[in-house]
Amino acid sequence: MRKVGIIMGSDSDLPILKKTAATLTSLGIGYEVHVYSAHRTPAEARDFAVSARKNGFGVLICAAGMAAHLAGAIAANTTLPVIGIPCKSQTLDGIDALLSTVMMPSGIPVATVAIDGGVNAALLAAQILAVEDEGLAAKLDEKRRKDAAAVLEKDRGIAERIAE
Ligand code: RP5
Repeated sequence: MRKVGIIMGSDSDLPILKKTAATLTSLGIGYEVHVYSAHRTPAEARDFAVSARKNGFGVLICAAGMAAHLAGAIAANTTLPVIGIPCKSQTLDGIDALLSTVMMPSGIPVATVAIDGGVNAALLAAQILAVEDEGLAAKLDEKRRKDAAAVLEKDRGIAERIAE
């Protein structure tokens, strides 16, 4: 199976990407992680993207905050699918990064998940890889069954809890 690239604009984004990495690991998906910034290390970010396909990656996940150009800059240099995670900032609560990541002009797509959506980025990457991998698709089905069972377990106890 191809691996997932996790790139963050700063190590201050790490808490969000820990969730991404844990979710990938729980599904048996390998990953490689880097700190590359579209602004501070543009050459390294470009070089990584240009060589990602031949280096065995299948999907790239890019997390950045503020004027978040990382996902778009990576996507400009590869035709691998790129998933953007807008990270919350102190000043604008992540709206800045959300708009910077999601509003890509026609021609260079970035699949954007929710602000700080580290888990969904991993799940979307898994679903992309699962298009050609029945075993991985079965693992995703099983996870959804478990998640649904956990919700229904809460449903059974909610009438008592609301009266506490
Ligand atoms: C972005 O700027 C990073 O992705 C991070 O979310 C934000 C702040 O970076 P630091 O100043 O914490 O390094 O490039």
